[in-house]
Amino acid sequence: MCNRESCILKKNPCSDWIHKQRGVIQMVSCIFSLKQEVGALVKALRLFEDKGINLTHIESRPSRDNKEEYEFFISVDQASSKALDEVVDSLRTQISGQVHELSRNKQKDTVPWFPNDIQDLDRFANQILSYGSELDADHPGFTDPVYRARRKEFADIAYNYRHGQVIPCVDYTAEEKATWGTVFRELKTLYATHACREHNRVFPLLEKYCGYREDNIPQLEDISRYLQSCTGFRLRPVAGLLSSRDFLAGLAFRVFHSTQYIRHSSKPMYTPEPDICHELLGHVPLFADPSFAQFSQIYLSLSKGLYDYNVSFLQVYWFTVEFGLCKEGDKVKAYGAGLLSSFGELQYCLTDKPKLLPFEPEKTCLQQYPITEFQPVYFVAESFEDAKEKVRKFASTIPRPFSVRYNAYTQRIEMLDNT
Ligand code: HBI
Ligand code: NLE
Ligand code: FE
Repeated sequence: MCNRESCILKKNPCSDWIHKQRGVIQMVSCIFSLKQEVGALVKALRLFEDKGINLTHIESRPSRDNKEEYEFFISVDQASSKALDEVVDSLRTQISGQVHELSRNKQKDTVPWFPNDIQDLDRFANQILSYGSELDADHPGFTDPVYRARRKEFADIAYNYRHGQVIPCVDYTAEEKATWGTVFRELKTLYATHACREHNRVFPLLEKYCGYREDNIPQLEDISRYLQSCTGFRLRPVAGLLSSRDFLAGLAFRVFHSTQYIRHSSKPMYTPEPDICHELLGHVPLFADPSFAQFSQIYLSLSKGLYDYNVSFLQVYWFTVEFGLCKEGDKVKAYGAGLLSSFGELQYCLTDKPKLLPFEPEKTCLQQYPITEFQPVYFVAESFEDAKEKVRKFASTIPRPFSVRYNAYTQRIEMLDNT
């Protein structure tokens, strides 16, 4: 069954191939505090033992609120989540008043697991939607054994990557370079008339400093270093489409999860999946722009709201960062990465075929969208700054149990209780 947020929420599972989730290990976690005394942890752990729960992770830290207490963070696998509910009740009544549940699936009264530390992003590696190294039957690469084997190589790089490592360089094949060449050439001719000012400002810098050329697929490590010097954004390789919340949680740390493989050579014009063309030509130029980088973080610093499956907010993300249009004088230009990486859709979006509506988060958030074909509807912002302000306002109306702030010095997310 499809596991995409929008489908889960609308209770409208779809069978679209890109939505199928594979190999995902669901985790449920909780944090509880204990008084510093001999045997306190044993007593708590006995409750887990009594219910036959196998812990997959345990971590401790001194409590920030109470010097006499320690906090323990534990995770159990999804199969034990029901039993965990009972343990949480017992913990609350018998041992500690301070128990906070976190989980990776939606349950009432819980806040889903989220990364607190930049290294926690290592846990996303295996959580790819649709396929990582495997492809589904209606993908153009499905019947192409060479493409499949190649995708496996890219997936292995991503699975083995750990935060802080240098991103391995890839020797792209002649066929891959040819696909890149086509996409690069076609897009570059369209950018002058179709791309927003900010994108056109950064693009020549990427040509100058990062090896953006028709005959060269740039390396992720070079771009990551360059972006860090512009806006503090860095890249990490990922095997495929991440769930929106994981993707957005990455952005909260100014980490952009980037695929490294390229689309199948038979369809250079458009692919529903993110690939290196989408990441490098669509997203990267705007992540190098300070104002836009901040824009992306509005979504992100709100990721705990998102983690609570606030789908309407994802809708707003989709129609801005991915498929946004904005006014420039009396013209309309594209700033969404999904447009700036597809020469088919970039051309189409400024014809009279799609419907253009003014960008208003309150309305935009209700708009459904297809993800495997050109968008029938786009939303036009007055300007970047205007879109940013509107999204900020809209975000502030979303209720969430706590707000979060990214501390760039410690590279940790700090929580501010709203209650
Ligand atoms: N995953 N690897 C990767 N790259 C993206 O650009 C990307 C993603 N997951 C979701 C996503 N983009 C967004 O379009 C939204 O669904 C949040
Ligand atoms: N449709 C885009 C492209 O062809 O580049 C990719 C979109 C990824 C969300
Ligand atoms: Fe994207």
